[in-house]
Amino acid sequence: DDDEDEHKPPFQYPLKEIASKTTDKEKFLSVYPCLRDSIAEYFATKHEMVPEGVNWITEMIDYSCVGGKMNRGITVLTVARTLSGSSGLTPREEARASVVGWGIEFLQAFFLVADDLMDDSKTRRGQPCWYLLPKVGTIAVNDSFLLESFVFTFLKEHFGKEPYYIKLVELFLETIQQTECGQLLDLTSQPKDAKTADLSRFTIERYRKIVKYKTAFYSFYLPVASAMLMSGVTNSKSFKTARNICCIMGEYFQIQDDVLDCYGTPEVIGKVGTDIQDNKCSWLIVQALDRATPEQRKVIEENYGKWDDAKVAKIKAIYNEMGLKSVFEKYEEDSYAEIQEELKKINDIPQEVFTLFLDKIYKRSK
Ligand code: DMA
Ligand code: MG
Ligand code: MG
Ligand code: MG
Repeated sequence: DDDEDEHKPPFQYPLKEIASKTTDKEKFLSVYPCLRDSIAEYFATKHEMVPEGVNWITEMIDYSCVGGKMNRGITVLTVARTLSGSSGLTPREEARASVVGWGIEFLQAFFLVADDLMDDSKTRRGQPCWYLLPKVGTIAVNDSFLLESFVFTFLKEHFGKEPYYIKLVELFLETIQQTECGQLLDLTSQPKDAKTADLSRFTIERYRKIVKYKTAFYSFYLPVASAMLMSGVTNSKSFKTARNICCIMGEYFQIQDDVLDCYGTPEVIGKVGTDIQDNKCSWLIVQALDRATPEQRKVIEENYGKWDDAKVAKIKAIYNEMGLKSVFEKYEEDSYAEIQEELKKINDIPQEVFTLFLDKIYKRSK
């Protein structure tokens, strides 16, 4: 149509390819190569980037943006499809929803590249963390900033002329700020310079605030709300409804992440846990302190938050004595039931918007 000619995208959407794929995951993936190349091309032309720098950017994107589950990104496409009802999405609409989805995957990469550096993590998605590559090191800080900037380039290039463009940009900006608040709470839950952990700071109230901000907004509300904006939803009540349910799902998701940090199989989750060593306000330590005898509390005080395998093993032994794995399994059942109850109350958004997402993460092992 006319609009298509007027707003020439920075690349041709791979419409034939997208139409030939059956699953949302395949459709989503088929948009990736041209999107990555369009950013490299944009830096070469718009910012006079030298070929070496263009190659750096391409390699950095490949290394840090793919290889995960891509649940967040694919959800934008799935939710947009759900909201389109019986009319469904055209290949072009599928491609555009996928671009927003990739925006969220890039935003996540921006956070993870920095998160791994700050958390002293070793592996991510089954490979060394980006900052650990000898040629990268603290250059990863700038790479993290670059990944953030790419998100806004995608939004402007692809949606700059849409009536919802400002709303979309504000949603992304707000979500970034919320996530950074969460990371601040996460990273300062213990003073770095203290000899022993101040266990009184590991409360469930603080925990809930950390995870709502560091995880729920960007992982759940952002994919759902951006698909709602693209689908023409404008009433603020629906966004409030979505935000509420997404915060509940996000808390559940981060509790799973904390449990997997300790009990997950590194080959399956693609990363080696660091929460005990990092002195993190993890769901497991909050539960352990709730149940600890004075003796156990003393052992925790002396051993938590140290990069020392013997000390980490002592903490894990206490978790096992307390049966925290089964405490979690009970929580998981209860939380699933609670989310189902919340979903029953929703009447302004199709329930599948949330159930399709929930079914992907319920009882996940990675
Ligand atoms: C991650 O929390 C939060 C953000 C905003 C990246 P985390 O450090 O528990 O994540 P991971 O276990 O993946 O390092
Ligand atoms: Mg981390
Ligand atoms: Mg972290
Ligand atoms: Mg974690």
